[in-house]
Amino acid sequence: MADYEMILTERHGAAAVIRLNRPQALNALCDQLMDELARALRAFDADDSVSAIVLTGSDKAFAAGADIREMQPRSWPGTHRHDFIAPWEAVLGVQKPVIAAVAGFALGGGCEVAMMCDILLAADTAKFGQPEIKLGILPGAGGSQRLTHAIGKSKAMEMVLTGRMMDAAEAERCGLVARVVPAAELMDQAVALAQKIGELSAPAVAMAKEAVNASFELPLREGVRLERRLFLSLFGTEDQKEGMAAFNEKRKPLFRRG
Ligand code: CO8
Repeated sequence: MADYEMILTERHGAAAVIRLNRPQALNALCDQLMDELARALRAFDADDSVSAIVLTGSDKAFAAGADIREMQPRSWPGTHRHDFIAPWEAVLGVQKPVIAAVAGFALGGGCEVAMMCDILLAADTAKFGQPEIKLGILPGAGGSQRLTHAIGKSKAMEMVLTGRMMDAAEAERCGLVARVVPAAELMDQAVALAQKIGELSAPAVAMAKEAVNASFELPLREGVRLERRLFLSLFGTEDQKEGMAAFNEKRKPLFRRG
């Protein structure tokens, strides 16, 4: 893991932390940074001792968007042949929960990467926005879809069409983030959340994530069918036996890892 230049990685027990670390450009998401992020996510996802991954930036910026300097010379049809957004999908391929811990700016692609994560925790300094319209483009990594799912059409339309930012309190009010915490407590709370998930049954957590995410893609009937299959399959795990036995014996369950 030592060959990263634009991210830092840490372990806190079962919680893994990936910190975007390109401070001179407010963590603007260039090709190299996204490649390193994808590699780190894959490595932690494959590591059985990791229960959940926290993705964060600096106090000033989670990420101020895709790198505008790198994008400016790109032109079509080159952009069509070389889809520079494809590596971004690595975030979506992670089976373990990914928690975005956002302080400062989460703009454009930064907001989109945060929304690809499973749980968003915001510091009270966080600012979210999709300002692409001011650059003559539109959100390209899912912002127009995920923001609309999260906060509804009218507010999403206002943000995407004007590029205005929303602060942390508004983001919590409209359901974009799970909760807002004081900036000084952001990382402790994000890591504690990841560790708490680590005490639970790993297969149940992975399938619960799959089921919730399916609600964004499947019609209700199909989604409920998928949920039912996943639910029933968990009765084949030792963790289900342990979880229910522990409840009945009035003790703490001891779930297996991996
Ligand atoms: N790209 C490249 N460099 C950036 C970016 C960026 N997105 N954001 C900030 N920087 C750089 C600045 O150029 C500056 O560099 P330098 O010191 O060399 O001039 C440095 O970071 C510090 O920035 P500022 O001086 O501007 O800091 P301020 O505190 O004054 O302002 C802001 C902070 C408001 C965040 C401001 O920097 C800003 O508006 N940034 C751009 C925000 C933006 O428009 N983001 C959207 C980008 S487009 C996008 O994300 C499209 C996604 C589509 C999918 C992506 C596919 C790959």
